[in-house]
Amino acid sequence: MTHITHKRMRMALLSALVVSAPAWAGNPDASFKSMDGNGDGMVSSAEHAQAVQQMFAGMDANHDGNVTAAEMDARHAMHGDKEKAARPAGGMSSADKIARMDTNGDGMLSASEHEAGAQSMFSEMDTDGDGSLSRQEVAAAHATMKSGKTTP
Ligand SMILES: [Ca+2]
Ligand SMILES: [Ca+2]
Ligand SMILES: [Ca+2]
Repeated sequence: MTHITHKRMRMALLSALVVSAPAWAGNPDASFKSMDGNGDGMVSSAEHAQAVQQMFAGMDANHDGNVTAAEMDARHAMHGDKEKAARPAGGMSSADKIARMDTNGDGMLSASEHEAGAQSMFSEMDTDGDGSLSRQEVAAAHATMKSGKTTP
């Protein structure tokens, strides 16, 4: 029971971050390249953190340090992804996604809440635990998210 709940939460977290992260959406290879700042074929935690910060800044339209569901929706709409904004992957609305990571429960996502969620996602994706994401790790995580299943 606890195990299943944990898996569900992990999936929800992955979906939440991926949907809120245009960098990881769509083509995993292109997103990998965009995050691999130094082009060494691995995304380090520092490169990941930087991309996450840029992502947050991109969503925080009024620059108050918090991302609201409306700001997240607007970001999706800006990307021309109206379908995703209306019916996001995993059936989660922006408000749902925020709720998953909103640890202080104020209905908004602060930079630190977003960063903490992204760090969890990084460690989940770093299956060999070497502190960097390889192309294979990203591809595997992407496949998992697409299928909506976690590995047993
Ligand atoms: Ca790199
Ligand atoms: Ca919050
Ligand atoms: Ca790794």
